[in-house]
Amino acid sequence: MRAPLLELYYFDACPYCQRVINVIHKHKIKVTYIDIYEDLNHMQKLMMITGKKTVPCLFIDGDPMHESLDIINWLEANLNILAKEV
Ligand SMILES: N[C@@H](CCC(=O)N[C@@H](CS)C(=O)NCC(=O)O)C(=O)O
Repeated sequence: MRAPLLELYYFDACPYCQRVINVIHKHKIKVTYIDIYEDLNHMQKLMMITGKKTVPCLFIDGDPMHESLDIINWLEANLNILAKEV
């Protein structure tokens, strides 16, 4: 089975984002990080797709998931299918 493509919309000073990022690092999960303040197009895309600019937002094969605890629970429940950093 192909691992889902994961993209995390975040910004550095967001504690909820850091909570998710800690879990990603702990399990060495392969994720593309998208800083919403690095390029305002990123924030616009987040708002266009989800209707809000709240982060963290994890896109799983293009489908957005909000709420840090929901994201963490999903990651930890799906570790067996996720791509890992080498
Ligand atoms: N309950 C949410 C809280 C997320 C949250 O409040 N994120 C803040 C940044 S630390 C945010 O994006 N605020 C801007 C907004 O919601 O428009 C979670 O646990 O993910």
